Amino acid sequence: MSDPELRAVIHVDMDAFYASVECLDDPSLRGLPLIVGGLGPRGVVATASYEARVYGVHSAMPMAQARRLCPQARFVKPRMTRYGEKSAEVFGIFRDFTPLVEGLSLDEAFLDVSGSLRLFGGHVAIGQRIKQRIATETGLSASVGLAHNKFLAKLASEAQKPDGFLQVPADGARAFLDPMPVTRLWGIGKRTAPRLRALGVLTIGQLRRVDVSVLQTALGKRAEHFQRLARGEDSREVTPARADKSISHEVTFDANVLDRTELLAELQRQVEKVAARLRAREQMATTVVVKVRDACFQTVTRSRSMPACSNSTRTLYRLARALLEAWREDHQGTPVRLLGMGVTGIEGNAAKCRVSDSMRENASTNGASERIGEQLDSQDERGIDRVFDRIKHRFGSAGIAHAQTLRRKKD
Ligand code: DCP
Ligand code: MG
Repeated sequence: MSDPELRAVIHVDMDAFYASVECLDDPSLRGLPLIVGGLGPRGVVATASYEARVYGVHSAMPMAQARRLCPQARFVKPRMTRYGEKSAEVFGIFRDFTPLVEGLSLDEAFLDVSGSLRLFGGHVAIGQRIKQRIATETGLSASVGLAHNKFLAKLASEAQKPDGFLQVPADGARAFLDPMPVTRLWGIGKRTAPRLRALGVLTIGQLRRVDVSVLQTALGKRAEHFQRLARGEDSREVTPARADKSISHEVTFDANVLDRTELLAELQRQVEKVAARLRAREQMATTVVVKVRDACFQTVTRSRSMPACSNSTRTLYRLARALLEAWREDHQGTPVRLLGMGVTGIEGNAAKCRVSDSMRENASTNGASERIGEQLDSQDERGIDRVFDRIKHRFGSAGIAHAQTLRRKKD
């Protein structure tokens, strides 16, 4: 969307993200001051629940200081894999509304919904539906800001945190911005704020009205840029980040493993994770990679491509298992130190990428990979995956496992 005035931008930022995920998984933490971060002597606070923020605890604070400020809080260390899973769920919801999603971190993104307005009934309706779906489908709360550009949308989502929802209309931008302190402008911080204060410029409204030549004495060449922001103008586009080129999982065993059943169980677990991540992002992959490091630190990576892309656990597992079995054939009696699997050739749009019947018919039957590829993603497999994802979604990773993975000795 090239005309900035016609753009519709939504900024979503999850509330106390890591802490909220911890409360979701352990409801006994709800309503309590909760601090997530490094628990060692040099630990730093990653985030704090809003109940802990009342005591002055915030992100990036030394944990020792947080303990002094709020000794009664519950303290937990971060579980990044889990936050990644919840983030993928949230981003999956965003992509139901627009392909133009620019992720800024695990819990924050800009969405350009200019092209989706008709389909979903307008800007506000989309924002409300996103917020509602995040709440019902992930059990987490988000703050949502709507405006015609990124700068205003981000300030709008911050303005009513937590659980906020604010639209800043184009003709309401000045009234919204004018009373804010200048430090709310990106790029005005500890060094520039005192210089502005010396000029009597404390608020965004004052910065907007002051003569540009005066402003230049404090801000130099950037004076005009900041006055544009102060007027609520920002022409930057929402630019979707390039999709990950690969997704993978690997594990180094506590003790080297020779047992085939145990290796396959670990492989199945890894495929489940990788496939679920693809599905959460509505992506598919064309190539499966298996990595094996033996007890002598020899590392082998083997890959095979399919005639069409897939995100089915069963399809990806079949291919990964074939690769692992081929390695075992060549390395008989060699214990495995590290096992990993991953996918590459990731395609964004699952619907477009899904193998069609005609593709299946056209798939060559030469070679093992293509024979496997021929049976890509039957209706049944997609159904099983959907049920699997739903159960995992409701009960977490412990809620469901393929029988195969239960054979792992590690567990
Ligand atoms: N984070 C971190 N270290 C920081 C800041 C953040 O590890 N210095 C992590 C923990 C947060 C997550 O990133 O949960 C998202 O950061 P936010 O700034 O969005 O903070 P929260 O989501 O925790 O709270 P808010 O409700 O203010 O958005
Ligand atoms: Mg946040």
